[in-house]
Amino acid sequence: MRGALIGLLAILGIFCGAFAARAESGKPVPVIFDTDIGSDVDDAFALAMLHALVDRRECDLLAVTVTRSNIKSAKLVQMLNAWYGHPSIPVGLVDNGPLTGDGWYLNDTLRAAEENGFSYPTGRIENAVTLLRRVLAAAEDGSVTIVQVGCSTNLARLLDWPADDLSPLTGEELAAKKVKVVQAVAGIFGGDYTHKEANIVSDLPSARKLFERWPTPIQVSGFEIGMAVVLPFKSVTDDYNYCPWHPLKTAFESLMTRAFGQMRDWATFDVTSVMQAVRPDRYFTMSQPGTVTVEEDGTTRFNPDPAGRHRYFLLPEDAPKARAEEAIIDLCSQPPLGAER
Ligand SMILES: [Ca+2]
Repeated sequence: MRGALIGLLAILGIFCGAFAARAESGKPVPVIFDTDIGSDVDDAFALAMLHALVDRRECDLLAVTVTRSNIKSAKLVQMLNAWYGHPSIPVGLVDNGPLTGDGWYLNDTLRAAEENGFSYPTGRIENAVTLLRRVLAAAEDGSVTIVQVGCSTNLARLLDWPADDLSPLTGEELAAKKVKVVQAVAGIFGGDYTHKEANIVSDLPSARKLFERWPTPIQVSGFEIGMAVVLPFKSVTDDYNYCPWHPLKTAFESLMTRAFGQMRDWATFDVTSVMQAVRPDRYFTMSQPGTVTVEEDGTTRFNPDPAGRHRYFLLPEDAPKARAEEAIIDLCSQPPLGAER
């Protein structure tokens, strides 16, 4: 009898454990999106994917912080947040950062919104580091995933930020306490590429500081991953026509027209880090642990180390990249829920 009872309890324990695991994995992933939106169009598609995942209750987008020192980039984020039906997501902007400029598509996309009569809240834009501190201070310990898809200016400044009214913890202590993982688009870890990766060299001192001092795990999507996984231009021309005007279509066509004079399939860099943040290990595998070193000339190096906090993305050999590309096509073009436009 006792044995039967223990057996029953064991079965219940297994059942409850499995249920708890599902419940845990079913919680929306709290994400801060840190972006240099305005140069390459992948930032805009990554943000669109985040909104689709918010609508699917897979993600809770806590804030968007902008590392391009350009108010138009922050306005574009406000516009996209509103267009996707989530206008209250707070937006922060870097203060006097090294990355500036209007890029390829910022002006065209903001103008298209105006010409199509789409109005959106253009209220308070906070200092990016202040917003990071405010959101992290309010978060559960070890819960937040930061998706950094531009230069490392904001996160490096957070590391050096002292205790203030928002938290008695320094920025580095706050990161260690609240952040689960940073998903970063940075560096080169495979392929025959010999150039220096843009997110590293656009603020080299900050990139070096991030990889030297950031206290939590960092998973890095290298240049070779974004190049291997492609967004077909045919999806942009065909899948975004569910409304009279679509900001992503405008942004993509503007970039293609200005940069190449024709439409092209395009690399997905920033989108890959969103996928790993919200659906970890479904589309990519991770390297063994180690340490990423950013050299003084901007090259990146990975040293395997069982105690290291860094890993870089790999494309799984047993799952074709078509699976990732299909997810990108479907999620980025997903119509928003409940928003009028
Ligand atoms: Ca970017």
